[in-house]
Amino acid sequence: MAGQAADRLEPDGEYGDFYSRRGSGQNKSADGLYFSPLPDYYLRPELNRTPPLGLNMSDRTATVTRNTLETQITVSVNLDGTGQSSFDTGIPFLEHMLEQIARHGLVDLEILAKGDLHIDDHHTVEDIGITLGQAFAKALGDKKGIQRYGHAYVPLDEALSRVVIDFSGRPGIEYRVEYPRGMIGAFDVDLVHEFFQGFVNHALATLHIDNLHGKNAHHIAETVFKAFGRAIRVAMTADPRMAGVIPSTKGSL
Ligand SMILES: [Mn+2]
Repeated sequence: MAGQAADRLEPDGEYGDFYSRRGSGQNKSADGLYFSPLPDYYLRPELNRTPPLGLNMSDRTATVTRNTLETQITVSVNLDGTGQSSFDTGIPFLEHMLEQIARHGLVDLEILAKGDLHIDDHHTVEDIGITLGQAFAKALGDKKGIQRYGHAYVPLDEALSRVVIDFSGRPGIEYRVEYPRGMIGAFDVDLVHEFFQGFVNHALATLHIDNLHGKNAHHIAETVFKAFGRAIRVAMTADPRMAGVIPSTKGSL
């Protein structure tokens, strides 16, 4: 598939050499097996930053600051990053989960949050979800040329979750996750839903999250965040056949 795309589009410049090796057998591993059939832009995030196919996706970054009486939050994102992250939120388990989004979404993510943690984590987690959603909406812009839909199944030992996202322009969440206990360390599992509700309300995305099975609450939560990262990575990625096109028959998202 990727070979066909290379033949048709004939990109030149920095990655021309990379593309020209396609079909020459040099993309075989030592044991003669082909590497993954995924398109290059899944495997080589740097291809997203340097638009090899004429896509204008070179600056999908945003910084959003949101201050209320309950929380003061600044989120910076680079949707075409390499998975680097830095957090200062006062909620270690949430940071462990946000790191999964960055790593598996190949999004660079920096989040500073001061919240009313003396009450509980609720406002801070929800408002980080809101601010992250705002930053994604800003960085995605008019969504020209993106895949729009993405989904992923991610296991972690006995746990398996599926996340499906549509950057539809319409907020919505279907969340079917049961936890065997109410707390993961000091973290209330109810807040996972609050985080994603805040995200979809402001990223204007439709999100379906299902835990298919799992026994360990930490594993269950982690599969949800990892699958979310993988799903957004696919949905935000450039589709070379959709270059310059808003992926909707309505003409806007
Ligand atoms: Mn973990």
